[in-house]
Amino acid sequence: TQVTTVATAPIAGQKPGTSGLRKKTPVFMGRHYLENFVQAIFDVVGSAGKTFVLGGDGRYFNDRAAQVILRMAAANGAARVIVGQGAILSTPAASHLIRLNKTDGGIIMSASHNPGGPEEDFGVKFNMPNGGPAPEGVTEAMYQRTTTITEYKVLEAQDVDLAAIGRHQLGGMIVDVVDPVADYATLMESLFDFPALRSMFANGFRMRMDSMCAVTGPYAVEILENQLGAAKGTCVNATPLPDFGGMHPDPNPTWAKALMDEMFSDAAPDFGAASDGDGDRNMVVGREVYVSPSDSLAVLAANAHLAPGYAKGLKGVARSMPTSAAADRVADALGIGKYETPTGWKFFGNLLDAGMATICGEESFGTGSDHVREKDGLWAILLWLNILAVRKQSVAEILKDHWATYGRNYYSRHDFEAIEVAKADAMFAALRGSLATLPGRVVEGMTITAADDLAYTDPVDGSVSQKQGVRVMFGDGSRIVYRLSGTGTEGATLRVYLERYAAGPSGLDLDAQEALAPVIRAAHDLAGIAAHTGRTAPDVVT
Ligand code: VG1
Ligand code: CO
Repeated sequence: TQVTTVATAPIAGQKPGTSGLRKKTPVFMGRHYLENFVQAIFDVVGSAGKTFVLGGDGRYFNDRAAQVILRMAAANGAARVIVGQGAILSTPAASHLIRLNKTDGGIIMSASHNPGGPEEDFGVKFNMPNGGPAPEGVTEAMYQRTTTITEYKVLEAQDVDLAAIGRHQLGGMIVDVVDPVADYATLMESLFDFPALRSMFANGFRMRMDSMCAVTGPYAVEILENQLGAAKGTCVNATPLPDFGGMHPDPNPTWAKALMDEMFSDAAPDFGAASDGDGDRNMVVGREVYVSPSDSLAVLAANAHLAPGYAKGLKGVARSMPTSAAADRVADALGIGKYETPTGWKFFGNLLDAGMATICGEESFGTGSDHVREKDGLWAILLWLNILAVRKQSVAEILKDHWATYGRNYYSRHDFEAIEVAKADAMFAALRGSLATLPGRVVEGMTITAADDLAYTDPVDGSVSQKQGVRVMFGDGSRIVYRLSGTGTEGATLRVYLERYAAGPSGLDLDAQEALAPVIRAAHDLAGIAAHTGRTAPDVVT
């Protein structure tokens, strides 16, 4: 085994977005593309004598990329890499392994909820020793490094047998191949009342878990079917496939349509759930009732104490800015801290590390807690199950009860995909330019009270992140937020987040799109969406 230093040159565009570097798979497979970025990671975080975790969501190129990363880690002097068997690790399981083994961080190969395959998407991101996504300062340094890179190091060696659990040697580096599920399952058992869940399933509780042919399949089968006794076949699409079986592994009503159809049919089980490509997202559905992610966060925060891991109560609740304020109402009622961060899990890390927040969530089907430093799909599903087991009510009853107590934040997100970048930029430039003139204006009978582009100052380290989303606030508590996606690989995706509060007791069970109709019209009007982009209707509604 010999270390080769390969001459290379900067490749444009290696700038990590909301969650790591994501590109079309052929781009990632291009000459030096993966290598340049991985070398930039090692150059920034340091590699000599260090231990890292490595795994991915099993998408196309995951296996080969893992071998390249291992050879580069060895060549760069790393002491040890802990790899999930078959180079598989869900994102939350990777976060847990980083923390459990007190490693120096980890590399996760995933483009998460983006489709996978030879012509679809691939991605790489670095997580810090706390288990969480690298903060902006670090990803920016990696990007800067990619713009000046002249060489990378790689070991000349054969592939490591990643199918074989146990210790392997790669040059001077140890490669420990571990069961991707075992430690994660133990962590879940430490947080939730597994005996209570076992009796619930034994007493006939039925659920459907749709892993969308992505990474959570083996985790869900082991935990739900093998350990908790859910009926065989509860988990569907449970074998991770390189192209996710052609599915778009984004757990929302549009892409998890089969699950939605089943949950709204006569044969609906008591509870339905789905997760995304890398296992950090979740969608939960009751019988004939869809739970919006913002409501899910609020319900979980209000009921978390019913699970053993949270019996002492929560320190605080954090949500991303576009997420509805439903969780804030719970935090106020509990008398605990509430925090609003920019979009992306990396912003929760400091709050969790500092013990300021226990539960965090995003409107994009992400919820998690301080048990790891990523959002965690199965964790959210298990917490819901624990709550259902204790309260012995249906999802619909729990939601109704929640709204009766706190009022309801009607909420929806409208996505306009694959817009020409120049048009999207022009729309935002005009919108930003109009912000100062908006307060006082009346649209759809609602008075605008404030309008800005979120600038976030991290309460722990004081770092500032600018331009994190345009928000327009109304006197009646309604709100519109506009953002451009930072995870897409084609054109621009406009996300419009819509919210309206109903205090109750009447008017709590309207259809969300109907309740939001004036806010939706105002959103189109204020930003001139049709004029700028030619779009009059969204591609995906969640
Ligand atoms: C989206 C979501 C954001 C989430 C991110 C990563 O980002 O809006 O809330 O944290 O995806 O999720 P954007 O920039 O496209 O809006 V995952 O499950 O793809 O890692
Ligand atoms: Co994900």
